[in-house]
Amino acid sequence: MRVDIVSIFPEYLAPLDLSLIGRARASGLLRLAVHDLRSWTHDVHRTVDDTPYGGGPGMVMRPEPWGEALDALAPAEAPQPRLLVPSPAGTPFTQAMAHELAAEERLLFACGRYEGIDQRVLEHAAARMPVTEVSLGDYVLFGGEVAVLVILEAVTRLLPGVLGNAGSLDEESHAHGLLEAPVYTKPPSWRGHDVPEILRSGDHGRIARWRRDEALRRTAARRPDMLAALADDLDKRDVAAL
Ligand code: 6GU
Repeated sequence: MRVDIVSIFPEYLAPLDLSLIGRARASGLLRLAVHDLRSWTHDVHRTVDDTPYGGGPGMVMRPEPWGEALDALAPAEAPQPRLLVPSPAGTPFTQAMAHELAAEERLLFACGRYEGIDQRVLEHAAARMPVTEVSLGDYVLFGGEVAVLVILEAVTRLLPGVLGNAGSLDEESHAHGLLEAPVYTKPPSWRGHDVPEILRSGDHGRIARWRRDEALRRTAARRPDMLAALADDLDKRDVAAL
């Protein structure tokens, strides 16, 4: 997968050199480039923002540098990337969207700051590439950079060959619409707290049922919205039985 990121704070993306994302890059599974939006400005102050039409607080990112950046990174005649624009006004980012993005050849992230990017940039780009405004949740960040770190971490770990143990992908929280059961390791007793006996019983059938029940219990307590959305009402009957 190839990923381009445009930002006025390229240093904010430095963590992409680290850990498993860094390793995916080193191995060639992920080709990633970070670009400074200001390299597409032409005035001495390298201006990227201006006051909003219609009034109101804050500043809006001007369309011209963004237009040049997108022309340079996604020339009209070449295969087009999917453009992702982090915004608190976007579609919620989910594990399902992470899977969708992991299947793309190319992603292009446009990191807005201030009150956002002039909407015409997105309208213009949408004529030649798919454009998605995406939100991490119901709160407001300074800009899109941290959202890109989150999204890329969720996407990179789904790329074939990135995770050592692909089995961990389908047992995790959200894989089946439930939160994951709690986990334990050695020692069996620690500061007066014991590992649940069932997990040490060696009875794989009982262990699987216990994990399922704990997952349902947790989901009911913490994410009633997820439980309500479960496709099969079998799970809901299981919760009622807990
Ligand atoms: Cl993706 N961007 C910004 N700026 N704020 C957010 C967000 C994204 N998601 C939640 N808040």
